[in-house]
Amino acid sequence: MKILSAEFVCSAVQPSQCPQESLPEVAFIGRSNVGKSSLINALLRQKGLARTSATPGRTQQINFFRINHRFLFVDLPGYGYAKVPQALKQSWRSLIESYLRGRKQLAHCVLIVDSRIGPTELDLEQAAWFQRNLLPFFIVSTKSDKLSKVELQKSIIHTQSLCPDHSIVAFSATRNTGREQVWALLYPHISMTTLS
Ligand SMILES: Nc1nc2c(ncn2[C@@H]2O[C@H](COP(=O)(O)OP(=O)(O)OP(=O)(O)O)[C@@H](O)[C@H]2O)c(=O)[nH]1
Ligand SMILES: [Mg+2]
Repeated sequence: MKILSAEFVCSAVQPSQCPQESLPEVAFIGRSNVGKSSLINALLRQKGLARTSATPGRTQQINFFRINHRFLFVDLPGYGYAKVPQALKQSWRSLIESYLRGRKQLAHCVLIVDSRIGPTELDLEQAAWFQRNLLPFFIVSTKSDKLSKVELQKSIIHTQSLCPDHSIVAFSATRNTGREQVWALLYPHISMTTLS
């Protein structure tokens, strides 16, 4: 995918603040600190478009980015970070769910897991939620640079055994590996100009 333009559109803390655009959207979801924002930056070859941090809970709003004037990437707050107060966790969860449930423009989801850990219970709950709500998704197993080749292979087999019906891409934002595979999976969902 040739990136001709990538721009921040807006942040939303409630569904009514989501942009009024009809371009197809791809949403990135996963645990806090798993590497969602880094994946977005790596895909777009941008350093700081989506803000990243070593401290979990960095992305606290839904952030929208417009790419090539043809589709949007949507960076969602992470789930599962123990240190986030329960009330805040619940408000992020309800924001995420109302976005995922109600967004007509949502064309595809990317569930990001840590390749060192594999899908956690929360990740599997999220996958089941997607299935129940008929939302298509694939899995990106990130931070693959932290594993040896053999460990990574085992991790992917393990992830595939837990999610047998979904594609899995091993990815590293630091080494930029897996980028083309992610684009290849996304391409069919963003190649239309608008959704009816
Ligand atoms: N080694 C390595 N580190 C990574 C990779 N992806 C992300 N990181 C690091 O992991 C930390 C979290 O990355 P983010 O992209 O901010 O994670 P996030 O999922 O957006 O986090 P929240 O917004 O807090 O939910 C940062 O310190 C990144 O530099 C990767 O592929 N390899
Ligand atoms: Mg983030």
